[in-house]
Amino acid sequence: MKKQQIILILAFLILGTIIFGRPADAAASYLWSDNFDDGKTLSEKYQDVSTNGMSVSSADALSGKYSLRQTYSQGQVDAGWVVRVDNSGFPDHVFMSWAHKFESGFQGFPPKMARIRYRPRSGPNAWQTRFAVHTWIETNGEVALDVVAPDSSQANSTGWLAIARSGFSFADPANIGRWVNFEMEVKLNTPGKKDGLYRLWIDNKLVIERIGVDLRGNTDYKWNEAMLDTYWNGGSPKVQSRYYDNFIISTERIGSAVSTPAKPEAEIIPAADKDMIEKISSAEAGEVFSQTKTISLSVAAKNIYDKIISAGAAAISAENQARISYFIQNGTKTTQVLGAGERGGVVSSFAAAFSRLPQTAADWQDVIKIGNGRWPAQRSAAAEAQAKNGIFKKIYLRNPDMNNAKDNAAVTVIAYGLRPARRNINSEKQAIIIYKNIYGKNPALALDWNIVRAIAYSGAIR
Ligand SMILES: [Ca+2]
Repeated sequence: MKKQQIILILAFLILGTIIFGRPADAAASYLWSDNFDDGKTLSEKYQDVSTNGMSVSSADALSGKYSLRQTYSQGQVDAGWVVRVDNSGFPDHVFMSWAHKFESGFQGFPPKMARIRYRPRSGPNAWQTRFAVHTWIETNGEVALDVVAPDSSQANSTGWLAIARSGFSFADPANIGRWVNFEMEVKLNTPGKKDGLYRLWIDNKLVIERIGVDLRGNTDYKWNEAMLDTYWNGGSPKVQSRYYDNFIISTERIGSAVSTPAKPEAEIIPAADKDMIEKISSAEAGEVFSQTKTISLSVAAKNIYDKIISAGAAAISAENQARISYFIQNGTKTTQVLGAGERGGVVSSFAAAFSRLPQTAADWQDVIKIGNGRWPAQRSAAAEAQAKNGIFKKIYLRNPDMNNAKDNAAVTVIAYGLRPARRNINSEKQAIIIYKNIYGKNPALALDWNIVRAIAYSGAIR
């Protein structure tokens, strides 16, 4: 494939996802979606509202400019809520997600957060809860699903099922002052059978799963309330706020493009002496550059090599082919830890940034720097502009602040593919999910993987 073709395809992929990218609230499976940015009042959208400290606010937002804010006064117990009510009944199997943030410095743990419930809202049994799955916060800060189901054959004498704890805690300071994504799944049982279930994901990670559940006993009640609520048994210790955004109810798994790693591993650029980096990378570049004779590659290395050559190059010289082969198969002292696949990836990242495979000793020095999480000496205005103006904004829904170290790291990683000092496979897995949510496809090209790394390691947030 010709260089120009690749650039065109890349440009199309990036442009295409910006123009045709599916907005988060347009999925066909959504029964309800509210980002609080439509200018409508809460009473226009929710059948049951209490604004006891609750309002649509521009003080913070995950999407757009607005979110739902609960500001507690000191000692406040009774607080705001919004409920989507459907008295004809929601489907028996639903997913409900919301993003939530306790502001920085938030103190204490208000027990209530969200619930899915059935209560008749009129008639002789009005307001009696027949079943409810609550996402609540325990007194120690841990998030739990607490389920009341008086018709269930599995309920205790007061009508509750055994509490299900998540292991995720707001006692961890890393979870305060940031948006956290929650998604509940509830499937009602067939009347008379124990075949219901409930699950909870936090930041796209499954943290609670109960299957074989009886929620409605022999009844065929459907659930009718989807609620965000902020009641605080015990009362708030001070004036403070919490926020909700991106409230979605769906018949399919929603997933999330909103989570950020709890503890970003921002070691994209490991601390090391600058002169030492120059000296080592120069020596290693010299070593690679001196390899001009064709070597026979292992099967695995040959596959990696073939991919790079077929993706990358207008014809390159036999010497340059030999250097690439050598680097993939043998590496250098500082790039051995990467493995052959990642070394191939580093060559691809270089090619994506500079629209050519490495040719000179200076190119190889930059390849080695990228592999070590360092800025390359050469710069690509096109790659940086694309990272700053297009890609960063698509991921983080704002412009990067290049004076902010995390934003700067994100842009640099997107533009050049800098490798982290230490890989964190869990962060990368999460980042791949986020990537798929944003782009609607699996990462494939070098640039895609640069984006995944930026999400996983830069620490930049929306
Ligand atoms: Ca919003």
